Amino acid sequence: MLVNNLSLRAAQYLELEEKFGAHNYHPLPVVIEKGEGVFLYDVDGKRYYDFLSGYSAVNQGHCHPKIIGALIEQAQKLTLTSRAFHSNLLGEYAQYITSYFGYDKVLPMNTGVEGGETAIKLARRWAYTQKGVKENEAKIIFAEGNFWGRTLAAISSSTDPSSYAKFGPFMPGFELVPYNDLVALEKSFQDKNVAAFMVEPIQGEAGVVIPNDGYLKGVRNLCTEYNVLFIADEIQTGLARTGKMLACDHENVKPDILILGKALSGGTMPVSAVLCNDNIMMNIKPGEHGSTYGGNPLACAVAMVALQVLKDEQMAENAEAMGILLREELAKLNSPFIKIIRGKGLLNAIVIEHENKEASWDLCIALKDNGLLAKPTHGDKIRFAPPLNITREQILECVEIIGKSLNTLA
Ligand code: IF1
Repeated sequence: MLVNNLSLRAAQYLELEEKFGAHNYHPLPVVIEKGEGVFLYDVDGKRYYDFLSGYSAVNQGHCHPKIIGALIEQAQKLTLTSRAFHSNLLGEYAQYITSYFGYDKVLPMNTGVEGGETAIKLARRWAYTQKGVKENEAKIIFAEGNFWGRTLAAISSSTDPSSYAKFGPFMPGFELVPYNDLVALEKSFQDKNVAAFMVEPIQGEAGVVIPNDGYLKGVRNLCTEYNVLFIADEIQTGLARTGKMLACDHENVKPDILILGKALSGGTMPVSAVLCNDNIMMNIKPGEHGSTYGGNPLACAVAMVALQVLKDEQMAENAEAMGILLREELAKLNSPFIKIIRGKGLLNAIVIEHENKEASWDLCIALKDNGLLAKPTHGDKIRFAPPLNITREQILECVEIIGKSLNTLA
């Protein structure tokens, strides 16, 4: 028996969530029970292609055997010491990840937004102790359309009312400039109190907004010229998602502070990291920042394997090739309902054009019924971001599913 096109079993799970869980999301009507590689399986055993990848937290594919193996092995040994004591894994992990990305130090945190908060605290502390900004006067510049999480600081920089409305008052010292606008950015740098510019190399939540070629180079040059820290939020764009290990690599620019999260654990647990050199990192002294789980041995063990798998399985190269194939094949559909196809690597989005403003949602329902899971962002955009180990044959099958589903909008 189907209720709202859901089996009774699935409907019962939704009922529990509805009754006992906060209503802070509006998920697609599907109840997932299992994940393996590029596939998700619902409680009735139906298989779906995952075209969201946990918002790019599952770049390596669901339940990657090597990552799960590391998780299980470490979980049976030691999961948490807190930072009150040393563990045998934190030093090894810190050496591994700093060498992997080319920075002096790492400050390990858990969620992405904690990484953002940490980066901002590091920038403010650097401004007061190294740049000579008067205490409590430091400014952080953000780009309009940014998204870096849900904390009060994160929403203080947001331009999306669904993120900030009715949660004020907001964090002082945050200013905004248009994204992809170097003239506006340079103007904002005339203020000597500016400590940093924090920016996503590609804006994910805004609907995969890609800046002009040269924008990141321009940001790098302006930050160097005006002694402003360039903070790259690569939580969604990093870790091979856009066809390079970091999205900044497309322009060969090196941020002063790099923030990673999401796929740093291959979708197993919250692991984030802030990387920078000693002149920035060493201004925070013992006891001045941290978290209960930051740098826990389980996270260290999982993150090292999650990073190694990206390289061993050449996931950046595959993301680059499969992204080009996906965009080419989507274009061949010549659908009257696709206004724009855009993306880099396997971070893509289509913009839907249809008189029915629910068309994006309706399309995602049709995609679900046809075995592919994706979700609209900001109304008319649908993100297409499968795990990075998807194959050519699977991309072609998914484009067939997308074409078939688009026909239901006619
Ligand atoms: C939700 C969005 C994506 C991020 C970037 C930091 C964070 C995120 C570039 C914070 C998190 C998540 C949050 C999640 C859905 C998802 C999302 F739709 F919210 F905006 F991906 F685009 N920087 N993004 O994308 O990381 O603290 O969540 O670990 O809140 O619904 P987090």
